Amino acid sequence: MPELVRYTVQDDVAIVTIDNPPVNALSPGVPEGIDAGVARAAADRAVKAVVLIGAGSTFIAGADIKVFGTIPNRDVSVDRSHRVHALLRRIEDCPKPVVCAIHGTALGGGLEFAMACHYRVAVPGAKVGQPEVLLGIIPGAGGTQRLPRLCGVATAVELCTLGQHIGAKRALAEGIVDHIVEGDLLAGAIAFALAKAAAGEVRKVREQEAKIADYGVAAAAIEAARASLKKTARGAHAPFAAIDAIAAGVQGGFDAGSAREIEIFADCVLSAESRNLIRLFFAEREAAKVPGVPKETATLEIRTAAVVGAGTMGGGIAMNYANAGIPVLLKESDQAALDRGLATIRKNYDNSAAKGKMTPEQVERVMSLIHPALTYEGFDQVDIVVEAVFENLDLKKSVFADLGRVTKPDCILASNTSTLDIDQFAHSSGRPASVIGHHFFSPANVMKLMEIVRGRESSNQTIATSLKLSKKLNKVGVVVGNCFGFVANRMLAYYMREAYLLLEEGASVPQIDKVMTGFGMPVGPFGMQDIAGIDVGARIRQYLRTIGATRAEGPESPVPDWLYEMGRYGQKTGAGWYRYEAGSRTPIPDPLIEELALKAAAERGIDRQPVADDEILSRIMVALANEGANVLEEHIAIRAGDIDVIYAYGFGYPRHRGGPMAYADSLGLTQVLAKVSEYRARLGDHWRPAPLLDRLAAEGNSFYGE
Ligand code: 3H9
Repeated sequence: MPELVRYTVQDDVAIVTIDNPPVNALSPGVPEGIDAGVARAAADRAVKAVVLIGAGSTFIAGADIKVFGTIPNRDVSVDRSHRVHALLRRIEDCPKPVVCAIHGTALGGGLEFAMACHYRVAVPGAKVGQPEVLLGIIPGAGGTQRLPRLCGVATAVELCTLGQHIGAKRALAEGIVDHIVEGDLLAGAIAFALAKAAAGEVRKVREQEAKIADYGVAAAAIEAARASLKKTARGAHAPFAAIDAIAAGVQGGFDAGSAREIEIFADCVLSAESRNLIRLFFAEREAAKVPGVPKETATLEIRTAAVVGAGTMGGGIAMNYANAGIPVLLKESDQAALDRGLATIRKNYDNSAAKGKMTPEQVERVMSLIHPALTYEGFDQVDIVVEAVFENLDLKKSVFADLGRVTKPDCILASNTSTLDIDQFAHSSGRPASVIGHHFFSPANVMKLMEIVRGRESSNQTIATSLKLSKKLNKVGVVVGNCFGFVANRMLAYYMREAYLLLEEGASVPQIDKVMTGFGMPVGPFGMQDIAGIDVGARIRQYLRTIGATRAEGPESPVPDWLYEMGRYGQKTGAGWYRYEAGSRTPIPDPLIEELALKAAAERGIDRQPVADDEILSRIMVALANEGANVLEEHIAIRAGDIDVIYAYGFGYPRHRGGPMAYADSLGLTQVLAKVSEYRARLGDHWRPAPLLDRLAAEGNSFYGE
């Protein structure tokens, strides 16, 4: 077995190198190896100082996340944590200076090991962070104690509750890193370590109290963070737990804080929140692996791109390319539409600059990568075209026929359709192997999901290139099959069907939205429609009627179409399911909706009655899971985890709940099936159980097969 931690000596400095690819996680053997290396250096008379460094592309990316699932109970967690804490204390108590050399990332346990060293040096591109909350846990190896002692409570709370990484420059300014090494990291770290040895300096972070000494400042930062999290955490517990551990150390000192951290960590690591978030972490990485598309499939280099259609979606997609440094042609059919599209893009970038997220120079640079076009001139040079014209089958088919003619033979032809048949576009293009769906979510420059819709003849190269490209565009790509609405919108139709029918049965729009935001959705179904545009759904329904289809099985509520006919398209027209004051996005309940619901109920012979919140949540979630089972059975989604990743990134489904399929698993599929059967008896045959749900429940199995 290769050595996980190596010990060498160079220029009188012991080099302890962690070598556990791919990310130097703290798998069993790694902490012990570091411990032994530092002890050996302490005892080695030929050694003046120690450098801790990672081999390969990174320092330590944290604990080995797979290990958390093997913790059987609280006692085991507490025992393991005590041992890690003691180990880090031994490193900190080394009489010779211990310098941590950071490249790549020092995350979670990685940063905690770094903070147990006396000093930290980093390359300019390094990143550090405590992302544990994103896995439903808190820093468990002293991070909640050492971090505030290095950078103060406000920054520590920010890092531990949001889980974001920060770059070396900010880490230096905050005191987390002591020195930036511009050249060779190891050489720089050795020089730094020798200088500290010569000065006889070791600095134990656990003894640094200056940054937390002002109790008033610390308490204010803690209270401000708690208040802000109440608005943003959407039901997640771990961020609050992280604050509690930090607060304990600020009030009671390092040892008391550490003891509290160990207890809180144990609670978190055994929680459903953590199980769900960890499952989602691995599901996201699993989504990049597509059966039948080998890892070594050759991919095309995407150096230049074009987008057809400069509307809301097309403009947002062009921004993604420009943000990734890829020059992009943006084509519209007339000058006015092109000007409008460009003006919207500029406004979006200017807003980012106003919020300090971009500098004016960065805005100019990305704008200069977007080249307006009214013709297909230049399309013969690009590596990919994304079609983002109006959602109309014939229009899109004619665009693909054009693209087949004007682009080079290996150019990828992607459609941003949210519902329509990719194979028809493939056929029109005459180059089906290169055709694929790249379904972005609105706003396309913000939402991280990219459904990659494989057509019948999409080549492996086209699929593999799309997956690689999604990463470059800072998106999460999930490969799905071709059917009406693919995974995200096909399932959403069932989510919306239930919301509409519950309204007719007696629930109110604000009630339904409140139940769903209470569950953790960023916005309820009706609020979401008002943002997305009621006209969009109405046009899709119009098209489906022309081919004798509906979006979801079962009764179709007329209310959304009535709103469309009234010109109530949502926020953009100042009214939809809610009313909006001019210039405001605050939804105001509108009694008109109750009138429409009454009318619809009367037409269906329903006597409207109050509906309990539980019924609302259960109907909507069970409808999603049942259709999710159909999507899995038909291989439209490859795995339950893919569906959950799609819902997390496409619709902001609360991550700590795992996603619609994980949530169904947590209820138990026997229970879910029982609900489906109850609804079928009560509400009609459109509540047929999905065969897969039937089967898995009978087997006592789950969607994840755990
Ligand atoms: C923690 O540290 C708790 C402590 O407080 C307590 C300590 C005692 N473990 O993402 P990628 C795998 S909690 C196991 O595609 P990238 C990943 O599954 C931890 N495996 O690469 C994938 O495997 P495969 C706190 C891990 O370059 C491969 O590595 N740390 C881990 O896009 C490549 O990953 C975090 O939360 C891990 N910790 O991004 C950091 N990390 O190829 C989690 C990665 O088989 N990790 N893998 O699919 C990340 O954020 C990203 O992976 C990273 C690299 C930014 C590091």
